[in-house]
Amino acid sequence: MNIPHHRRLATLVALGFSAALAQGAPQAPAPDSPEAKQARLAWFKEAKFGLFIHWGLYAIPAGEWKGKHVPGIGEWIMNRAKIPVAEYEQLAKQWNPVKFDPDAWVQMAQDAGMKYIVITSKHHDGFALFDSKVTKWDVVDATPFKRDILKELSAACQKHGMPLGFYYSQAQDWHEPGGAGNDWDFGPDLGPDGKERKDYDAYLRGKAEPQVRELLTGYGPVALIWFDTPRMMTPERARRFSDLVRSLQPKTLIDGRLGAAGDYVSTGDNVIPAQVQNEAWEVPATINHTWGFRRDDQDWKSPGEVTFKLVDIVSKGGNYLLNVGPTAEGVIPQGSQETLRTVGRWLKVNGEAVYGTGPTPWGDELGEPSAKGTKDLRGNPLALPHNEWRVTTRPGKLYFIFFQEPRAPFELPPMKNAVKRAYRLADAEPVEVKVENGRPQLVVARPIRDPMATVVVVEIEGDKVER
Ligand code: FHN
Repeated sequence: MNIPHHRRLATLVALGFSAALAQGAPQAPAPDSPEAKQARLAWFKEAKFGLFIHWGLYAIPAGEWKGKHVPGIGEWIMNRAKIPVAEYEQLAKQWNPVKFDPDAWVQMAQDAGMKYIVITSKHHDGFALFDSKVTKWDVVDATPFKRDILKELSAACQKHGMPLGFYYSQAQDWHEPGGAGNDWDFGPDLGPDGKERKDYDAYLRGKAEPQVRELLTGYGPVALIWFDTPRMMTPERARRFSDLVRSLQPKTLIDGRLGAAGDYVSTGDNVIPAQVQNEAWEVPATINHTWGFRRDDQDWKSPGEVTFKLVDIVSKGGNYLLNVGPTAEGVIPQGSQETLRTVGRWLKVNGEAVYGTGPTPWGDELGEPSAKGTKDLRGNPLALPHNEWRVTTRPGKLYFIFFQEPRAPFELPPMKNAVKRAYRLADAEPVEVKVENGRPQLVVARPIRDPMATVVVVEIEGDKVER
């Protein structure tokens, strides 16, 4: 029987837990301890590829307000067009996504080879996609649809064994006078003296914290909370959120944008680091140029681009959280589905080179620093990427993933380990290994078979590459 990995993991964790109790073993490590963090991260490090979903009222205007094109990311339309709260609230009356089918969404994520889902429970517009008792500004109380989207999605995720996490905009809330970000209805967050002008703590205590509590108590196991844009999040304020998460669901991960260190590092949007990172990390990324649906953005990344980015990220030790923006009807745009399903077909054959693998033991193949210490726009040293191949690892195995025809023969990077054998992952066809001047070379047949990427497994003596 094919038991999903995280279920196996959950069962093992559960078994281990009851065995520990039976033996009178010491209590579980404190939630803030490095051991507890590593245990929480186990499924995440295995998963590698997740589906981000930005869905909310902004899918209705879809990039246009009163007949005018509003540039920028779709979910920011309220801010970009300075739409007053009272006017934006009218959108809720039109929210009736009759095509919303949570099982189909989860199925699509599974077809894409994605191993977790993160959905916007409340984005910066303050609108909750769940039945919140804290406010009427939510999908059940304010819309004719009246269905708790998160309840239905979490039920579907549990049915399919898919971990579900919630994005929650803890700081920006353009609907609330005390929330950060809405300067067109409520004035700036900070006065000319740099001091806070709004009753931000009243908003945090009255809405954001109770809503995070609702998410962690009413929707089953929550894989992670994805906080974002931590404006004005002092360590004390961040601590109130992390205490809430740890006390209600100690296994729930906290992303890197709470305003204090979370369980893993979140990079900038669409920013893939140039080199291997040692801490657990994740790239949130768009599949076109927006997070929330925009009618005018159908510029989907190709399956080849997505596969390259996924493998690139995994070979540097990270996770790829790739976004879709469903329409106001509840449909994930066809073009994004097609890209994702094609990637999923590649992963079905080649997933062994991705899920649960370790990063490259080398790194020279990733690129090189540009000459003369040139910096990018963020001031980081500019790297010139090399995109021909990547490598991921398991004990005793190296997965060489070729995106282009490899040099013939392909000289393996330096290592002391002997090579036992090599074969193509897709069909187990052996690949000849020649040794020239003490360096093993792969004789990969041309042309490479898979236009997306061809994986050659190299089995070595010993668990790890010795250099
Ligand atoms: O402002 C948001 C944006 O709308 C989107 O949610 C992204 C996703 O990472 N986060 C913020 C910008 O970084």
